[in-house]
Amino acid sequence: MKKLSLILPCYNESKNIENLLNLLNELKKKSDIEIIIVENGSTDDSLKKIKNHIIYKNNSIILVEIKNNLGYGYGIMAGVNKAKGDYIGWCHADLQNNLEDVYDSFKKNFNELEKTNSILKGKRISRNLIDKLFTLGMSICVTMIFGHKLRDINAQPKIFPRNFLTQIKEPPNDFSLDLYILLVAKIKNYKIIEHPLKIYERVAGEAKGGGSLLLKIKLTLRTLKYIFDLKKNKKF
Ligand SMILES: Nc1nc2c(ncn2[C@@H]2O[C@H](COP(=O)(O)OP(=O)(O)O)[C@@H](O)[C@H]2O)c(=O)[nH]1
Ligand SMILES: [Mg+2]
Repeated sequence: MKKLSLILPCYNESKNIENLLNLLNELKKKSDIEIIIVENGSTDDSLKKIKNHIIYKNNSIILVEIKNNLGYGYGIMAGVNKAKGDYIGWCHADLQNNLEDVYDSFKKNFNELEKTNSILKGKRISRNLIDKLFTLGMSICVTMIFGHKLRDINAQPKIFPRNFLTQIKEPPNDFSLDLYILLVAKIKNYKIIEHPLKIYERVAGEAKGGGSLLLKIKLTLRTLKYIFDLKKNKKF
């Protein structure tokens, strides 16, 4: 099997770091995975915790340090640029996905990824109705505006073959990165493979993306602005 570089972007995840590193230590035992943690300019003590962590010290988990936060997408792309794997992907570091499941999704779809030009994304199962409605609303907007059918845009992970990197020209620095990747895939005729993955409640730390209703509305408005800018500038 070819090697997967898995990027975990962390921003103010101090309360999750210990658990995350323990889980990554298990995942790291698989020979065909490279793990890259992006410490994305957190203002809490995440970086200190990562550096002090015995597991980090004893194992070759790659740490990418961003001094000042410039956004989710910026941090992930810094990790992507360090990745050496045949396949490159990312997944949120908030432990809302089971990382073993994420790795399994790659293994299970590996043959399909090898056979066709395709990228792999998660499809969140067991979510509450409000979250599902926001996701559905966004999918409908994107599908109507760009004419490409996209579902559950922000579901983790996103995994693609190294050759897809040449298609990533102007990635956004913010949360729109997940949408951007899917749009590029559609335009360039990559098949989007969806793998159902159970999503868990956050056990520690605070959601910054679309955690509360207010954050969901703000994220939706920001994403819509991004979509209209893309459309206006004829990017897609
Ligand atoms: N808000 C934010 N999150 C980031 C950034 N970089 C990485 N992340 C991570 O992206 C994930 C965002 O998920 P979360 O805050 O739970 O929002 P939600 O799952 O969309 O409700 C977390 O794992 C963060 O640690 C960043 O610059 N801003
Ligand atoms: Mg989350």
